[in-house]
Amino acid sequence: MSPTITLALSKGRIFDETLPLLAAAGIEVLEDPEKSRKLILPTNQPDVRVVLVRATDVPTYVEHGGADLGVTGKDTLIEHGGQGLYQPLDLNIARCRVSVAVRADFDYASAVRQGSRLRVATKYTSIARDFFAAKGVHVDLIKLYGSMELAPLTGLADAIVDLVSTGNTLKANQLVEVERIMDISSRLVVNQAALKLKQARLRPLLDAFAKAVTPIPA
Ligand code: PRT
Ligand code: MG
Repeated sequence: MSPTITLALSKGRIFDETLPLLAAAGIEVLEDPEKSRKLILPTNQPDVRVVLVRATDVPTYVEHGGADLGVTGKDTLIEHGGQGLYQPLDLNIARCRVSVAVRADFDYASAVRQGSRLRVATKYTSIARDFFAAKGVHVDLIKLYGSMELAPLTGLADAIVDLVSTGNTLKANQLVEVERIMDISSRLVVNQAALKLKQARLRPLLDAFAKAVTPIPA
């Protein structure tokens, strides 16, 4: 009998964009997470199941063996640290970027030039700390868990570091993107022990995912 394979996904864009890759590996999830309240979803493969966790919890589940593998944004992975995770594949899905944004009436360039201390609100404190340290800009980081866009509008911060995809959210809140820190896509992460113990089942899965990945357009 083959061991059960548990795949950790978050609801929303990661789940939706992972489905075609699963299909390419012959895996079909049998329930719609938007309709079901179940947190463990069966698939058409009796030995493969999907567990639904918060996006930020995917690396933790895989690191500690609550799941054998998972799909997570590079942003989440950097903040987690990636320890104990094998990262074999950039799936090139859920693409966006991490950027610095400010109020349209805030002169970011001259604040940076003058060496002002910037108050930066973000969920991505590791990414922000490294980025501003490399630029030699002094920052006070304010950790938030959501709605970062509100911080400059209420005077909580001068700038935010957040994910941007279309830019519509920034625009709707009169914020402007002033620096692009890095491009983001989602990665496959695998528990290192599982990779050894379940490799007969995992290897063909990883190979099928690798074949199904759409390369980044030139
Ligand atoms: O939403 P929740 O608090 O439950 O968790 P989460 O935000 O961590 O999860 P989710 O599902 O929203 O995002 C999961 C992953 O998708 C992220 O870690 C990113 O790697 C990736 N991703 C890709 C995005 C976006 N694009 C994105 N646009 N994650 C979030 N956004 C948000 C962004 O934070 C901003 O509020 O969408 C808004 C901006 O979108 P535009 O199109 O208006 O620019
Ligand atoms: Mg979200």
